[in-house]
Amino acid sequence: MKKTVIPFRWEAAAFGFLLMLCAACGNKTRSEANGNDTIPMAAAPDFNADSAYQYTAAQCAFGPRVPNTEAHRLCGDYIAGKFKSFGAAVTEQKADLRAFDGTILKARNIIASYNPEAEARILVCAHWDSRPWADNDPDEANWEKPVLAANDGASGVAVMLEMARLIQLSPINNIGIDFICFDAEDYGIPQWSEEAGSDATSWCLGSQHWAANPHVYGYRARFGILLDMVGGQGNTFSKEGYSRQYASQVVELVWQTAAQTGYGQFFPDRDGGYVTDDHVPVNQIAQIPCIDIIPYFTDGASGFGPTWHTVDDNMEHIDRQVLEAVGQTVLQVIYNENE
Ligand code: AHN
Ligand code: ZN
Repeated sequence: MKKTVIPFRWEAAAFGFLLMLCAACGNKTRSEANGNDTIPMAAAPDFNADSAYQYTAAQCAFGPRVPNTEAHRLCGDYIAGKFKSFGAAVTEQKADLRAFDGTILKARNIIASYNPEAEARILVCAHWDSRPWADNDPDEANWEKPVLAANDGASGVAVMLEMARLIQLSPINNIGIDFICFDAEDYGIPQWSEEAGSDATSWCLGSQHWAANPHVYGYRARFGILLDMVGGQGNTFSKEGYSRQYASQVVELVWQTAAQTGYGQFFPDRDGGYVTDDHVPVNQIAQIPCIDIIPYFTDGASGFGPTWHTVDDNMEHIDRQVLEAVGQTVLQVIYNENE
């Protein structure tokens, strides 16, 4: 029987080795990822959607978390206590902030940090307050009633709490994570006011305050991700305008990670409109590139979905799969940064 000998070819082996090296270098530039490349995925823990759903319900159980109310105070204590129970270092930033109508809001930004001493950091944020007026409700009789804010408030904080629970179980060694719960986002001028739409700075008071006075002097982060209305039925997330303008690499990283993690249908490759939201002061004042993960509906009464600023923004319209799509995607992004 004749034996076939395959000669070992040094040139071919060297070429193959070079290819492997290039692939490895490619991993390091993944924040420049585009639709053609594949991001190598580090192991991330499994996001538990039932857990995030429970954290959403727990906040709603306090009632609407409108600034200067008892429900707001108690829910703030709940959120800070939960992050502490998950091993985070919690800092509270209290401020008296002046609303458009002159009301002084006793505001409270709640900041939960992992590896507070690490220089390389990622910021994840969401607002935790509820809007005092359901001014987009189809029924005018509801326009001065508060919003329960299951989606528009509780959902973002709930996703952050679930991520914090998992980070305590699977610590991240090489980077720091800061979860910031911004207060007084949703106290913007109501649609029924004479001044409706006249002043974008009436929104996002807590994030404006933090961006001008960060909890750590000279605070920096690689990038930020804002979660706003991340639990609503039927949500899909388009590439929001300011996010593209200020943090396009982060947009591409997150959308590509969603696709590779199996949540591409929630993150279509589509441009959304420009939204006045907490990421704007983070980009413009703190100068940290920050994207907004926020739903974009192309039909219906509101671009943010049918329950936006209505009395129907309650647990009945929260979808665990949406919480999971966002939570698992952002977790994957965070664990991938921990190189
Ligand atoms: C405006 O409608 C001006 N901004 C939407 C930001 C927002 C409100 N996010 C949640 N509630
Ligand atoms: Zn709102």
